[in-house]
Formats: sequence, structure tokens, C-alpha cells
Amino acid sequence: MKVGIIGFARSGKTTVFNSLTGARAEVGAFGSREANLAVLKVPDERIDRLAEIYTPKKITYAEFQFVDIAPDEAAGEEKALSSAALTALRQVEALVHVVRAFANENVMHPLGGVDAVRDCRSLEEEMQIDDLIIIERRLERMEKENKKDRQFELLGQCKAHIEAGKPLRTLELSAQEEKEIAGFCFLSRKPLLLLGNYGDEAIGKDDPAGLLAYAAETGQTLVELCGAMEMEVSQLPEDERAAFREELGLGEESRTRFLKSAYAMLGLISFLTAGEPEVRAWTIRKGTRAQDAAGVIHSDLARGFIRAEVTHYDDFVKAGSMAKAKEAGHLRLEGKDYIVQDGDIMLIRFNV
Ligand SMILES: Nc1nc2c(ncn2[C@@H]2O[C@H](COP(=O)(O)OP(=O)(O)O)[C@@H](O)[C@H]2O)c(=O)[nH]1
Ligand SMILES: [Mg+2]
Repeated sequence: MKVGIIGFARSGKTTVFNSLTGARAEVGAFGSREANLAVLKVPDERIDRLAEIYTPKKITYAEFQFVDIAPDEAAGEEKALSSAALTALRQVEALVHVVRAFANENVMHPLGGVDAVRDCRSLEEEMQIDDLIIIERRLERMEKENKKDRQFELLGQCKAHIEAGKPLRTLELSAQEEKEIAGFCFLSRKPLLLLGNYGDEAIGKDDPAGLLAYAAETGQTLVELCGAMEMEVSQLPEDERAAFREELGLGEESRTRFLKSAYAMLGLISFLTAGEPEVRAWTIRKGTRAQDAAGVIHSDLARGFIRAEVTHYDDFVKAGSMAKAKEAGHLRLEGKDYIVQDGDIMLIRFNV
């Protein structure tokens, strides 16, 4: 899962990037030209337990890849997204908007004062305008070529939706229609998670920046955290973190809260594979067929799919071993249309 971190200059994008991934990218950086890239391994007790049982050569957790796009000085700061950023973001599967909600006189906000809800609306507008430009350009060309097919109609529908002030992610489309516009990689159609970046003065207060109300009104998901403090804690030795969190009143680890919200919002689940060579978690969307899940492991497995041998993790752990789970009748043979469930341990039989 590839996630792009977006937001206005100095909203704390790099700070949040560091606190979620444990990276040490330069904060307050202006001269950096390179995007920051890091991977967040998804903690998973099931993988830990399977690794104890199988003692595999390799253990692989599910991963979120984060990209914190480099600021573009030439582009100015009134906009959150430069044209270079807009292009880079087309490749990501989901967006995290880091919204500044902290006060700090030494850190200037590009739009003047701190106003978290205004920032949310402005950034939505930027993405929608960019999508609209792409749509209008295409529609114009189609008109010229007199190509008024289904896509023409569909793009017209997208245009009307944006002109009504709404992001494309709230437009209901059939799976077929979704496929037809996928190639445009519309930014306002990508799942977006709001990440409120609060100062320590916000701890214990109820919705100090109005973001919770905004998220409720727009049907979005909000994760609240104190970026600067989280980043400090994330850079402490692991065994000291819990005590500091407690002392600072930070609550549950921000990574865990972020991941829970992200999985729920994106409709993600994990299936597992286990053996001597590797114990591994694979991330898929809810509702994925066994054959498509096999394709996440390797395209050969999807192409030559015969069947999946499936044991649910809970049954496996209760039984104690795969042999015992099988004896107890917990090993199922499933065909290509089986809908994979969270925690399924899968062995794909294939032939190419
Ligand atoms: N007080 C406070 N300052 C923060 C917080 N998050 C970021 N900052 C400061 O804001 C400035 C910009 O942060 P940075 O992460 O580089 O923002 P970016 O431009 O969005 O990547 C830095 O000076 C940070 O120390 C926060 O939660 N509280
Ligand atoms: Mg930065």
C-alpha cells in the first residue's frame, strides 16, 4: 500500500512521516530536493505467533510505503500541491492530509493564521480543480473528435459532481465505471485520511481545531496526534517509549491508531502464508477472490490457480499445529471465487 503525505508547507508532514515510520528525515527542511521515503511495517501478533511455530528463514509483515513529497520552492506556498507533487501523487493508492492544528509563533503558516478547517477545504479544492482541468481537456477533445461514447457521459458526470463542490471519492460508480476512469488517477477520488497535527496544548481538549466536526460533516476519517511529541518519542529506545507516553498523556501509540483507521477506511484485511522459508502477511481489499489474492503473491499463482488450502488463523492456533487443525477438519479446499477472509492462512496450489 503506497501512501502519499500531503499538506501545506510546515503543517508537520515530515514530522508526522518521522513519527509514523521512525525515520529521521530533516524537519523544517526547505532546501531538500528529494522526497522522503520510508516503510511502516504493520505490527501483527499473528505473524509473531506463526514465526514462533514455523521458525522460518524470513518473516515479512505487511507494509505501508510512505512518500513525503519534497517541497517545491519555485511553486510558492499558497498552494499545498505543486504541479510536481500533483504528478507524483497520481502513483499513490491513498492520501494522508497532515493538517496543522498546532500553534507556534516561530512557524509561519503560508495562508496566514492557523485554521485547520480552512486548510482542509483549500486542499480539497486544489485537488478538485486539478481533476476538473483533466476532465475538461479530455471532454473538449472528445467533442472535437465527435466521440460521445460512454466515457464521455461518465466524465460529464464527474464534472458535474466537482462543479457541485464535491470530491470524486463521494461519487458512486459501478465497478465497470470505476475501471473506465481508473486510468485518469483522479486525486479527489483517492481515499483521504485526515491527520490532525496538534500541539501539546491540545491534549485533553475536545476537538480544539474543529476538525472532528469537519470530519463528521464530510464523512471523513480523522486521526489526531501531537506530531512533534510523537516524533520525539518515536526516536527514543523502544523500551523507554511506553513510560514517556504515559508521562506525556499521549495515549495509544500513534502508529497503531493510524493503522487501525487506515485499514478500516481503506477496507483492508490481511491473509497469511506460513512455511519454513517464510511467514508473511499480505494486504488485500475486503472482498478479494482467492485467485486475485494469489496474484498478489505472484502472477503465476493467479494464472495457474488450481485451488487454495485455507485454515483460519484462530482455528490453527486453537489446534496448535497445521496437522492437528487438519485432523479437526479446519482445513478447507476453496476455489478461485472464494472470498478471502482476514486471518486466513492460505496455501495456493497452482500449475503453470
Ligand atoms: N509546536 C509544534 N511544532 C511542530 C509540530 N509539528 C511540526 N512542528 C514544527 O513545524 C515546522 C515544520 O515541520 P515539518 O514537519 O518540517 O513540516 P512540513 O513542511 O509539512 O514537512 C518545524 O519547525 C516543526 O518543528 C507540532 O506538532 N507542534
Ligand atoms: Mg517537510
